[in-house]
Amino acid sequence: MAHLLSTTSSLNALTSSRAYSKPLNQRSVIFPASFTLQTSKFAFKRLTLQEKRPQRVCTAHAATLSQEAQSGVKSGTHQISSDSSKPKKVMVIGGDGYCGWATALHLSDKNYEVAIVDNLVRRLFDHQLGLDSLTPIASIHNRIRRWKSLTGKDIGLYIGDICDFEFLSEAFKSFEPDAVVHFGEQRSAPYSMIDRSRAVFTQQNNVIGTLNVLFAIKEFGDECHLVKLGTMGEYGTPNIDIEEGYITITHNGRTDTLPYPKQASSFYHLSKVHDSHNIAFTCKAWGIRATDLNQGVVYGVRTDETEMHEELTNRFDYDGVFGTALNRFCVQAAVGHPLTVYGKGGQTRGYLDIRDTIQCVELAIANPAKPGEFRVFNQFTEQFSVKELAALVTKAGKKLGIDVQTKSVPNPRVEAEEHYYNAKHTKLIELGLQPHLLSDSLLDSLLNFAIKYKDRVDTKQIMPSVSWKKIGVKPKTVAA
Ligand code: NAD
Ligand code: USQ
Repeated sequence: MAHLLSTTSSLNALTSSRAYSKPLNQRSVIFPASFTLQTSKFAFKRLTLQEKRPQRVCTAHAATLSQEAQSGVKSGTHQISSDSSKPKKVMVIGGDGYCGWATALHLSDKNYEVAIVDNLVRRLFDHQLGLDSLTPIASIHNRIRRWKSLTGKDIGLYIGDICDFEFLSEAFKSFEPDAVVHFGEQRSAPYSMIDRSRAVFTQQNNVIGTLNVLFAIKEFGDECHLVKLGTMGEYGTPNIDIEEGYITITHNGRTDTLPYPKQASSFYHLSKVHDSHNIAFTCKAWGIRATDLNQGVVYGVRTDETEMHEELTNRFDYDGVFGTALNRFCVQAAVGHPLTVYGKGGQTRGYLDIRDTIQCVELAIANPAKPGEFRVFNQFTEQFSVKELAALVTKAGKKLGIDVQTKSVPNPRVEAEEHYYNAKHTKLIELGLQPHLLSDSLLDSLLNFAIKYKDRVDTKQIMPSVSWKKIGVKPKTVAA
């Protein structure tokens, strides 16, 4: 296991309240060509606020939409109709991240009017921990400029922290979203288990950010549909079937349908549980319409839109903190590192292709929850144990002439390594999801993708470096 070192610099960013805003400080305000200062209330306000919050960089674009967009929204695999003549405006919070970037491009391609809200903290985590995406990724500004030059479509950009309610309110009032897709959280379980400050940061960032989104919807757009990314890990691994959000229980002769029990196993996963409770409560209390997408582990990287240009390439994490199982295994195979199966390897989870993430989000937006409804969809397409994934990658490696080895690594987490797992996932299929299942050809292409970038791999970042049991108060960094 890699040695854990303390560094003051990496900590500065987490010990003060929203201290990561420091490295993100940017005093400039970027105005796109179409931005008119005199006529934009938001621009005026932003300038006056800039003194107080210099880290905020906002760009606002007026989207020009085609005839097709006015008449409805078409999807590649299914027809999604829009009930109004106006194209829907979708705010994608966390739109610079792995799932968010792919989703923002896809929705823009489908003629939704899209604005990204992101504080770029994910890029900062990499700097703090000495990590990097397998793929080189362009800045968010260059990504958006490239998309515009290729498609003629604008994506709005609000750079700021959703835990800053003033910033979030301005973004809401300026953009007036019909739907908000909320990906904007600290999403790594190991990151949340590095030390006390990361545990606190994760729960503050995620729970307060989501609470602010709920208040913003209540105040500035009570018709707005919240599509929130939850996680299958909220349920844990119970010894009974996992239902989609709710379970009907008969107890002492009385029957009720109740939220499915939650047994999360990291401070990150626990933040998602609390988010779900806050959302459910506000649906009841304020009539908010919300869909909680309990997503499984995502794999893959290419989507039709990110493939259009190298500047649109998505991030791909393979390190022991942010990398997820299958993506990590493909990179490990590509560089000749033994596959890191933790413990017995019977840990079973739901998985899905990133192309299905964007499809599911599109389906949720096109078929919104009713006012006051708290919908829960389990968003994954197949279940695998880590041992099974390792075997699939070994087989795919053999076809490409790579001798893939597997190594059982002492499990850095506290989790069941052999357990029952059967989670329902029919609601998105009923809405029209057409899954991309993990076929041999898909694994070949993922493996080839990893091989293409293998010279960028820092093999020191592969082994897990965060222990669930050794978490303490003392600040740590995983950088070697
Ligand atoms: P990511 O870290 O790549 O992206 C998250 C984005 O949100 C980043 O760009 C980050 O800068 C931004 N962000 C974080 N906190 C913010 C804040 N306070 N204000 C503004 N922006 C903020 O993560 P991802 O893999 O794209 O995951 C997106 C969502 O999907 C997360 O909520 C995660 O819990 C969920 N999810 C992800 C996976 C997966 O396998 N990647 C699986 C299930 C669920
Ligand atoms: N695992 C290994 N070897 C590895 C990496 C992981 O055996 O090299 C095991 C883990 O111990 C775990 C399983 O694989 O049992 C999944 O781990 P992961 O790192 O792929 O995924 P996880 O930590 O659960 O988190 C990821 C995302 C998170 C999302 C979650 C969905 O980072 O944002 O919420 O997947 S779920 O797992 O369904 O909760």
